[in-house]
Amino acid sequence: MSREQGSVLLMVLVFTSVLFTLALGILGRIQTYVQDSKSYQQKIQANALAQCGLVWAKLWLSRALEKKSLFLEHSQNKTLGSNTVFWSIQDEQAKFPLNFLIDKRGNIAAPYGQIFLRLLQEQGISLQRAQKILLAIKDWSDRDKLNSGDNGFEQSYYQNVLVPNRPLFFLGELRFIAGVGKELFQRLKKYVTLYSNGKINVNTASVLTLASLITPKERDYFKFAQRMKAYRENSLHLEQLTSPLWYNRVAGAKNFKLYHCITVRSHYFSILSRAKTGFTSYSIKLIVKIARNKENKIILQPVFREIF
Ligand SMILES: [Ca+2]
Repeated sequence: MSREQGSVLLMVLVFTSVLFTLALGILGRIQTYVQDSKSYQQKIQANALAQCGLVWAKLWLSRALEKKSLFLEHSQNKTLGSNTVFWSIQDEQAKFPLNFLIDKRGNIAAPYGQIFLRLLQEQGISLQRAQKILLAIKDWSDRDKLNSGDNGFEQSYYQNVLVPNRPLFFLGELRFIAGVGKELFQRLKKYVTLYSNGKINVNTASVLTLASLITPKERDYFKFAQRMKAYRENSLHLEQLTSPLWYNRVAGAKNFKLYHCITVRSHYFSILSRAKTGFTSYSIKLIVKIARNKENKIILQPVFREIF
């Protein structure tokens, strides 16, 4: 090979390797672009599916309400090719209404204070700590800045937390309140709500919530709560469940009463709609209040919405 031929070959080799590097770079960019657009497409699809799930759930709830059904907690799961949609309806009034603890004058309201202390004790919390938490919620929520108890739990108690002196706005506020903390909040959050008309639904409340509603707290009261759950799950008792006093028919009822703030008709529900497309998921949580419009038709008023 001549010297000239050698240098031409070298130039061709250099040129080819530059072209190859450029081509690899362009290919990489195209792949990233394709992945980005695919991921964007999946996000749009997941969003649309979650919105469909929400409409579907609201339709189901409206129809069940029009039929005056007592059983409004429901869930459905649908797979469409590689996509899935899941929605569920939960009764917010199955839970304890936290913002009814303090009345408009800033006092602990009866019987909510007693029920809440019981609810905390059912979680294994000592009466002393439960009373501290109750006073701390009072100082957190009432308008005044006057400490309750020996030292109280107004602003002077906290270092890095601002006491709002108004009813709870987010459930997550609870974990910052004196005596609660992250661990108890995680256990407590499924038993408490901010969305309620103050009544607790005995057809949907958990055994633990039912137990906190039973008075007096005497021997076998927890077993009575378990018997209540078994009673309402028996299809033979379906007709009885239209009155909150059905618990009087449960074995052992002569020894117990329930606090009067009970119902069998709820007005607040949370709807969760979750869609998955590929590796992307999109969830919408909506809390609705049941109301009636001018034509006296049932409407679902949104009171809280969260996307995650
Ligand atoms: Ca206060």
